[in-house]
Amino acid sequence: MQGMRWLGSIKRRGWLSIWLLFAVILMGGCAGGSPAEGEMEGETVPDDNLIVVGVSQIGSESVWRTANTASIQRVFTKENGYFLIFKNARQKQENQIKALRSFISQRVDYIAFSPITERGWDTVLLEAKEAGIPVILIDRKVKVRDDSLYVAWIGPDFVNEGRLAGEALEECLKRQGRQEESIHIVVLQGTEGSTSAIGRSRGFLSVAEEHKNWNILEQVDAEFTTAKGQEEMERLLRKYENIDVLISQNDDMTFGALEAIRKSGKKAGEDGDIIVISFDAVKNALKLVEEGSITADVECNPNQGEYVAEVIRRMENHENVAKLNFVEEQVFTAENVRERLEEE
Ligand code: GZL
Repeated sequence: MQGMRWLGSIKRRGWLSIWLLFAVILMGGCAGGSPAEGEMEGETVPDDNLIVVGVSQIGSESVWRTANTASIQRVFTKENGYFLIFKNARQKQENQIKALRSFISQRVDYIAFSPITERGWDTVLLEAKEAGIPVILIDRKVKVRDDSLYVAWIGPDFVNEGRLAGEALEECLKRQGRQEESIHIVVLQGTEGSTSAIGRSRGFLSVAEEHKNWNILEQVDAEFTTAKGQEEMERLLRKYENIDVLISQNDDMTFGALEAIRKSGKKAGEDGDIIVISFDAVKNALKLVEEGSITADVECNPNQGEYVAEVIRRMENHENVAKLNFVEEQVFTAENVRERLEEE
């Protein structure tokens, strides 16, 4: 396989250089038009010594996603030996599939992407495999019939994140002496069908089902965005007058939900009306943990670019690559948040 890949790589590089030279001439011929968005991020034909990496990112839906993108663009530079073709799918699976097909036609050396949802990738990943282009999954997973369609996945343990959120709620209710009280919970979930939403829900529910006095009133898809988080929390507050806990599957939705809670006249926090547990642990959310509006924030490490580069380095050196590569993360509460804020 590796021999074929090298042969394929020479063919791909040759083809790629011809394709890109043609593209540059064509663009130059169009009165010097600027490169199409994402098509040719680099201004020159890649030097044959550069490793060409096509990256399809979900979008820019959250602070976390922006940090995740930054970790990729920080690593895949020419100085580090890469030619990066980066495409933002703007939250649409069809844009990711188009991007992957574009990378295949440009015969890149590697494809890396964060699949917005788990299903619908078998065909395009088979096309990449048949083109001899290794695929690396970032952050979220795919559900495919043949796991050989990707070489590695890098991301968090979402189910454990959900369990950690449940345990943080257990500890909070214990501090409040409410272990036996009937507790009413609403959940703002992330994008339906995404690994992060599926895993966090599964993990939290595995703890919730141990507590017969925990009553989940409603779980709703708020798409990982602030606007949708606020809209859905306003609706939930109108519908239920007895909400005790909000589980919000990312900080962006939490920011919107906190605004909805404020506008309703209720107080978020352990010393208020609604306990709030969040995910991602972005800086502005950690400030709210310190202030008390958020009781616990489960970190989801966005810095995955280095992990992708390590997988590529190992493949270039014909070393073994682990199929699943987990990033480090922890839970932040009032007890430990100051230390992290001082690092930032
Ligand atoms: C988590 C990632 C999620 C974040 C959100 O790994 O998939 O997507 O929690 C982001 O902020 O939108």
